[in-house]
Amino acid sequence: AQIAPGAVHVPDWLSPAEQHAIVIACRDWATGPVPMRAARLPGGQRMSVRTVCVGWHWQPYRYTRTADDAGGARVVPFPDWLVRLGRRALTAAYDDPVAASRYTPDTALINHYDDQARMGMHQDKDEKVREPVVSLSIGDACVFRFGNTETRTKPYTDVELHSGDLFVFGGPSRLAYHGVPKTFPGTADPATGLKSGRLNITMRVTGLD
Ligand code: MD5
Ligand code: FE
Repeated sequence: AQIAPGAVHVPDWLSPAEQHAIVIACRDWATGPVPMRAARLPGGQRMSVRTVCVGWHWQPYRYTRTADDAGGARVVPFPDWLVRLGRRALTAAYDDPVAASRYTPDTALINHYDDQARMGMHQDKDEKVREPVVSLSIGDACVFRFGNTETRTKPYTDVELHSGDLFVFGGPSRLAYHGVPKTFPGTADPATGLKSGRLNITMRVTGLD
């Protein structure tokens, strides 16, 4: 369903087997050279979600190749299977096979939400180019708040995201404010292999080299 121009929600897009494979990959990354951590904001507070990155390391509000806020190790390369999954995601969301075939995400941010974690309303503008963002949800359901490009307040649309859902943000929606005001603890199917909470994978094109 199109929520706004360029913002497309595809419920139940990932199969249970794909979700399980992604959970295993995320667990490997989370315990790899740059472990999953709660990023620290410039003001000193920690984010309530915990994040691990592939391709580029993100910290508020920049991308680096090495994790200078988390031990200095180099982040793991962006895997080809994730590029292919990103292209399939664009194919599912938009009727533009040429754009889908050219889509080449070079970073993914993996956020884990425990039962208390929230994501305040924000724009994603640390990338230098405005290619679409592909978002995959696994585990507990949540309320995703999709806002407007002008303010972090109303008008916004609340959408429930469930395990396996795809959301693509492109075109005029790429710079919309958005956030996660709540999750629904205990709603996940244990078959994904995720023990608790919610996992969100976002693929992006940084425009960096
Ligand atoms: C999440 N993650 O569910 C959300 C969903 C983040 C983040 O917000 O920055 O990691 S991804 C939603 C998103 C990404 C880029 C643009 C827009 C939404 N948008 O224009 O609405 O953990
Ligand atoms: Fe975001």
